[in-house]
Amino acid sequence: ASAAEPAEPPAAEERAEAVAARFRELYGAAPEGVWAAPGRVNLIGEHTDYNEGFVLPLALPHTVVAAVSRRTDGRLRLHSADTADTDGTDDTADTAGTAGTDGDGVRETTVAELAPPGGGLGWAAYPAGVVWALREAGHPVAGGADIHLASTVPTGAGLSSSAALEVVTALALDELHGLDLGRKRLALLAQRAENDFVGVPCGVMDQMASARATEGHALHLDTRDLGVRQIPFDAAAHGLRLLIVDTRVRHALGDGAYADRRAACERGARELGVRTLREVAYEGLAEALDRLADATVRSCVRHVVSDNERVRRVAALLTAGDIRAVGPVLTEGHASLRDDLRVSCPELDLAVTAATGAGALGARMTGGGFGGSAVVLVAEADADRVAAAVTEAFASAGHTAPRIFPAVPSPGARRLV
Ligand code: GAF
Repeated sequence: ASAAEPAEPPAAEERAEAVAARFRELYGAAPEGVWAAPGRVNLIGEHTDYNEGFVLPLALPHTVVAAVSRRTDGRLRLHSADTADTDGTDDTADTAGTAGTDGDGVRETTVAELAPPGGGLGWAAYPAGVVWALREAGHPVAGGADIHLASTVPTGAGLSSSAALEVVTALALDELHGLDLGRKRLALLAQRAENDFVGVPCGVMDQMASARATEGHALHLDTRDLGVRQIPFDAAAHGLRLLIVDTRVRHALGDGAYADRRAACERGARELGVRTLREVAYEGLAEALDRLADATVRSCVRHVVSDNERVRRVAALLTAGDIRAVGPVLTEGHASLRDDLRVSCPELDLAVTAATGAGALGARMTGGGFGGSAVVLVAEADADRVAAAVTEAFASAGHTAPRIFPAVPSPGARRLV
C-alpha cells in the first residue's frame, strides 16, 4: 500500500460479529463476550523499559480480537484465525508442547496441566501463558475457557502482536471472572506470562501500551512506577504523518540477542552501584561512563541513559505542540540504537537513511530491533515521495519490498460485545 492510500485495517468494532460467528462454529455456542487489544509502535525510548526508564508508545489500529467463554470442566480450548504463528511458523505444523490440535486447528489442554516452558506452543503460548499467570496468582480460572482469536497485527514486525494476544486474553478473563485487576496489574500479569511461561525476558512497555494507550495520544510511561501521562499526538493537525516501515525482516526476541543487551545493562548498573540504570542521571553520564571498563557495557549504558533523555525531550516538544522538532530526536535515537546498543540491521538502517535522505523530518527503528519496523515522521506533502524512496532503496539493495502504512494513535484494549 502506498502512503497516499493508507492500509488501515478494519476497525475491531467491525470485526466483532465475524469473530463471534466463527467462535459459534468452532465451539457450538455464542461467546460470552468479545474483546480487542491493539499492537503498538514506540515513538522513542527503546530498551529502556527493562532499566526502569521512560517510553513513549502509541496504540495502533491493528488489533487482536478475542471471543471468549468460561468453562467449568477445567479444559482450555484455543483457536486462532491466523494461519501464521507469532514466531513465523505454521501453527498446524507445530507439535511441541502439551496441547493437542483437532481438525479445526483448535488447541486443547487443561488449566491444571499448564506449566512453563510453553514456548513450544507457538501462538497458543501467549493466551495459555496468561491463563497460567492468572492461575499462579490465585485467581479463579481453573474452570477453563474457550477462546477464538483473530489478529490484524503483523507478526514479527516489532509491533507487539504478542502483547496484544496476552492483553486481550487477560482483559477478557478479568471481566468474565469479575477480577477487577485494573490495567496496571493486568499488564504486569501479561508480562509475567511472556517472561515466565513463554520465556522471553521483555520489559513491560508493550503490555502497558496495549492496555493503557488512548486514541489520539502517545502514552508517556514511567516503567519504574508504571505512572502514565497521555500526551496528545495529532500529526495530521500539524500537516505531518507518522509512517511505519515494516522491513519484513522477522525478528524474534527469544533468540538471545535481546537477553544479551539486557544482561549488559544490568552489569552496567551493578558496576555503577545502582539498582537500575534509571538512577543514572543524564547530567552525570560522562562521569558514569568513565567508571566503566568494558566497552560494550559502556555503550549500552550510554544508549539507555541518553534515550531516557530523548523521551523527556520528545514529551516536552509534543506537550509544547512542536511535533516537527521531534524528527531529529528520532534520528538521533536511531544512531544510538545502531552504534551504541547495536540492535539495528541493514534493512532498518536503510529505511532510516532513505527516508531522511528523501526529506523525512526524522526516522528510527522501533521495538526490540534485529528486524521489524522503523517509524518515519514526515510532512504530509512529502509522505508519498518518502515512501517511494524507501521502497526504491529496498529494491535497489535486493531486499524484500517493505510494507509502509500510517501509524494513527488508536484506542487501547476494550470490550466490544
Ligand atoms: C520489545 C520488548 F518486548 C519491550 O519490552 C521493549 O524492551 C522493546 O523491545 C525495546 O524497547 O518490544
